[in-house]
Parts: sequence; structure tokens; C-alpha cells
Amino acid sequence: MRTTIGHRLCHNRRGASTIIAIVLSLVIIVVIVSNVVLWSYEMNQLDWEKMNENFSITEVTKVTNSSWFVAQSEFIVNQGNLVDGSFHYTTTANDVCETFKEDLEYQLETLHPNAAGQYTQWPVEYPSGSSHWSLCDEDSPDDDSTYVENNAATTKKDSFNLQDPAGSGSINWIRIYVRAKLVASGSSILRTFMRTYGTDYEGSDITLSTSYQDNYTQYNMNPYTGADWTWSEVASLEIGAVSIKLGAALPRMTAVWVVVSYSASPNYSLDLNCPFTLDLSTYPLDQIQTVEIQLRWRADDTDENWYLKAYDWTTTAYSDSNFNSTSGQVPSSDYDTYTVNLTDKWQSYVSDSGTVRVQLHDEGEDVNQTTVGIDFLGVRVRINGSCFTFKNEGSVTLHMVSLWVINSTVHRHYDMDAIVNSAEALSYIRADINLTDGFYTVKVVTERGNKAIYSAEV
Ligand SMILES: [Ca+2]
Ligand SMILES: [Ca+2]
Ligand SMILES: [Ca+2]
Ligand SMILES: [Ca+2]
Repeated sequence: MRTTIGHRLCHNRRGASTIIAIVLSLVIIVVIVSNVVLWSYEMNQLDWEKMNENFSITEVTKVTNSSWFVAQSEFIVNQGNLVDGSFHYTTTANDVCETFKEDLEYQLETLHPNAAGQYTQWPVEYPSGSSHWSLCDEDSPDDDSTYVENNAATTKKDSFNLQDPAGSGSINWIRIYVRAKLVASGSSILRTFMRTYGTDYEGSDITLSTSYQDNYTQYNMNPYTGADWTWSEVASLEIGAVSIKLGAALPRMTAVWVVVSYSASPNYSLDLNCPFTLDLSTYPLDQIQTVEIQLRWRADDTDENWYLKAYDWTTTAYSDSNFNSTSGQVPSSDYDTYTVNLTDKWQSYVSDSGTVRVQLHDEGEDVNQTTVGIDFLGVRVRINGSCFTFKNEGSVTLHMVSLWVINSTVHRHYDMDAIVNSAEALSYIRADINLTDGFYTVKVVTERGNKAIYSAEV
């Protein structure tokens, strides 16, 4: 009985391994067959795609310039104001303008303390015995060499009289500056202080650290009158600081001063700039002949000359040095075009990444507040290149990989990498292919191996 069972088990085991072998063989056969089928399908697919490529070269022309590169971001207005529109308005010549206006150019005058004022409350001065204003009056702050300090846990004010101002004209704003620190970490309070018409005004709490820092409070109007500051108000102003010591963090002040922003006479000016980025993959730096800047614009007066300049990346300043024209243009109320080219010295105006920063500015300060409308502003490169127009008339996308240009003397091959979608055309620009006059043949080859040929006379 036991022997019979043993035989049967042995027989079953042999049977099972036979089945496994057959199954494995079947799997291998299926894998091989399916791979063959897949490979043959892929081959057929490739053949089918290759057969369905249908394209032509429809035109070959000389190209002497790129299209215009236009603003991609808002203009930076250093002087003047944006009145209406956005940089998008400047990307097409269509009589729709972005509008800017000249604004008053302001000068600054700085005034320092020259006498004691209403309050001398800060308890400590260094050097000891000095008048407080004389410790805070220096033009370049001397930090720990001379200062006043508050070691009291109550509010203390120091205020000083000021030098007489020399400026004239309309006052834009005044700023009360305080240079101070804490002698130890903490949260003691310090505020700027000002006294006008016998009334005290304090700024908001300033967060101090253990290093000296300048802080200011700006007043666009005299808070007592609610009107623009006058020069006599500035002359009789007192400035200083208020502090409260908390813990061990004694506030220490080394200097206070006032800055007055004003304009002596109507002196309107405008100065704006914007970056333009050249497509260096299509127009490599070593193929550029020169760079052109074109402005289409108008203005509401013809009182002054205006200038296009570009940022010189070497001297790090705007310039028109070596431009073909440096005489600027007087605008008119009708649209005018103002074009400059950067001659063969264009390199200093183009960054390694292809950025050209263009500036437009007025001749100078004048009494008429001019409004300027920019309809179009663009930058382009001049090249000695070629444009090949391909038309894909087939049902599959084309990948062009090779280009030949053949004439009586030259037989040149160029690598290319261009995609043309089904039923679309592509104008393919090569700044590095310069077609000489005469009869020539152009041949283009796709990745699948099809080619198109074009012959003509330039
Ligand atoms: Ca000082
Ligand atoms: Ca001006
Ligand atoms: Ca003007
Ligand atoms: Ca426009």
C-alpha cells in the first residue's frame, strides 16, 4: 500500500514538471512571437509614417533683420509718472499708446542741529557736560564717539534747533532722521520727535538693535497746518527723539538730521527704461551685425529734444556713444518714428544673455510738463542670414534634421532641429547661412529620411 502511494506521488511529480516545462516553452514562444509581431508592426508603423510625410520648401530668401523684440515687463520710470496704459500698448504700432508725463525733479537739502531746543531731558551725555545738540549734529555720524543716552524708565525728550535752510521753491516732503541703537538687547522705545508751531509730534515706535541704524519719519505736509511745508516752518523746526528705557537696553542716539525734498523752480523731466531680450538661439551673438532701436511716439509739446539711449554693460551707465545718431528727436503731436542703430559697437549694449536695456529721456528740466505717448518701442538685430519656408502637406509631424545649401562653389551641410506640424508652414531663420548671389539648391532631410529640394536664383 505504502509502496503504491510512493509510486503515485513520484509519478505525479514527474507529470507536474512536464506540465511546467510545456507552459514555460509556450510562454517563451508567445513572447518571441509577440515581439516579432510588435517589431513588424513598428516597422510597418515607421514605414507608414515615412510614406505619409509630404512636404516642400516653398521659399528661400535672404534675411537682413530679425523681427522686433518688444517689452515683456512694465517700464521703470525713474523720473516722471505713468499716466495711462501698460507696456502691452507699446508692443504694436497701432496708434494705441502707453502715456507718461514729466514730473518735477526734486533736490534734497540736509539740515543739522545747531542749538538747543525746547527739551533737554535725556539723562546721559557723552562726553559728559557737552550740550546735547552738539553731540548729535555731525554730518557723518560718529556713533560711539559722541551721543546722548537714556537710562531712565520714563519718557525723555531731546529736541534741537536747526541750521537755516538755503533751498527755495516748493517742498515735496521732509524726513526726520535718527541714528540710534540699544546698548544691550531689549525692547526699549524710541521715536522721532518734531516741534512746529509750539506743538510736539512723535513718529511711531522704532525697533532698535544693538547696532546703529538710521530711521526716519516722513511728513509730506506740515501736520499742524495740513498744508505743504514752507521754508519758514523748516527754519523754525525743532527735531530730536523721544525714548523710554526698558530693562538694561539703554537707548543711545548719536545723530539727528532733517532732509528736505524740494523743487526750486518748475523743472519737469522724464526718464524711463525697459529691458528687451534678443532671441540668441535664433540670432547668436557671433552672427549679429548691429542692433536697432525703434520708437513710434508723439508728445503734446515740441519744446525740447528727447533721446533714446541703451545701457552700456561695460561702463554700467546709459549712453548713446557710437550710435549712428546722437542728436535725439524733437517730437510732434502726430506720430513720428525715431530709429537709431548701434553701429558695429553694439556689443557693449547687449548682455551675454541678450538683454538690451533701452532708455528714453527728455533733454532736461524745463517749465512745460510734457506728456509723451509711446505707441511702439522695439529692438531688433541686423543679420546676414537666410529664411527657409517649409510647408508640411502630409498627415504626420515633421522633424527636420539636416539642411544642405549647394551652389557652384559651395556644398555645405548644416545640422538643424525644427518641427513642422501637419498642415502647417514654418519660416526657419538661420543667421549663420548667408546666401550668395547666383543659382543654388537647398535640400532638407527629415529624421525619417525623406527629403525636399528647392532650386532658385538669388
Ligand atoms: Ca554723535
Ligand atoms: Ca523736460
Ligand atoms: Ca517738458
Ligand atoms: Ca501701440
